[in-house]
Amino acid sequence: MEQVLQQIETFKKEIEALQIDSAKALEEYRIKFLGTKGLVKSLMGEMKNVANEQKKAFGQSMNEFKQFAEAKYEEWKALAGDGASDTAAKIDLSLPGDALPIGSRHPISLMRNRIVNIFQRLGFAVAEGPEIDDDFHNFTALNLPENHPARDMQDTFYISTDPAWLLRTHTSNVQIHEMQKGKLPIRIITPGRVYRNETISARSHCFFHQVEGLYVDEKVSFADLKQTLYFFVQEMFGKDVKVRFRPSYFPFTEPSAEMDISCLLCNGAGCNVCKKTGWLEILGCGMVHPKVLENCGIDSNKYSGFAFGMGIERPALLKYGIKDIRLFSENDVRFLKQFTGAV
Ligand code: 2U9
Repeated sequence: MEQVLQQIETFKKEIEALQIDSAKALEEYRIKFLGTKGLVKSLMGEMKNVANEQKKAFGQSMNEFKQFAEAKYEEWKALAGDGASDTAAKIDLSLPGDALPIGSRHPISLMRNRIVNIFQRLGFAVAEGPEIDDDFHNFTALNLPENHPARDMQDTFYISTDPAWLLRTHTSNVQIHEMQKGKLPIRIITPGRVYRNETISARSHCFFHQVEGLYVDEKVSFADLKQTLYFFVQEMFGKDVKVRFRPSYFPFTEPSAEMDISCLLCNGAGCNVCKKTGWLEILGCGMVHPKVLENCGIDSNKYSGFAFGMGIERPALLKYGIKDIRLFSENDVRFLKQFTGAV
């Protein structure tokens, strides 16, 4: 009995001196003292060797030691954090966290936002509309009645179950919806995706993106159109860029024009990108055809308007030096992540 009590005192001192600083050390302690084959259990086993009149005192000392060893275990467990589970004890809260990969804006979105932002500063509001629309809003209202040859200019995807519906070939359908609302004046830009049945190649795709603009009010003139687009070019490409308008034809505008800017790569000297002309074609425009106004219930004697349309892919290819339009829709992260932080 004396011997066992002495052993208990030695173990107590050993426990007092212990420095438990990891989940592993705590578990080792538990196994050594409190486990099924641990010291507490084996000391308890000594009871059978103790004389009957000493059993009570021995039992008391053993219980005291057991409680002491258990209390120490609980104390260290609490210090180690959430139940001293293995993972909790292994987490070093002072380590810097893993950085989450930051996504990036798509180059088409970046270019669209730049274009939209410039027109917003001139008082244009963004309007959006359906990508699936009816023949009237995509063609007829825009002065392209059935069998009109200009419809061939835009190979159209019709909805197979009901060919009265189609994938819009331009965002002009949004302008038609806005004009039908009858609230004037209208000053809107319509960014969006459009669809054309074209063979996919490095230069063209069966869907692409446009920004179109429309301004309808009393006394809107071609001079307003030129000044608006000139401001846009200066803000977009810089003050040194030159502009020229060439007469053109669109069924929905009269007169119609195409606008070129001096080549951004050779400054007008002539290079491969501008096909040695020194000019880059960037948009089409014109005065809204009176028939288009009338088709939407607007009095063309009182109101006039200008409209313009441009693709987003082409300027994005130019700005970011991209050689293949298909990269925009392949969603290859190696391509997309190159635009992290771009504006
Ligand atoms: C309404 C009336 C007129 C929008 C216009 C163009 C000229 C034009 C092309 C540019 C490149 C399409 O993406 S592209 O292939 N667009 O040249 N768009 S005028 O005229 C409108 C729009 C709406 C009610």
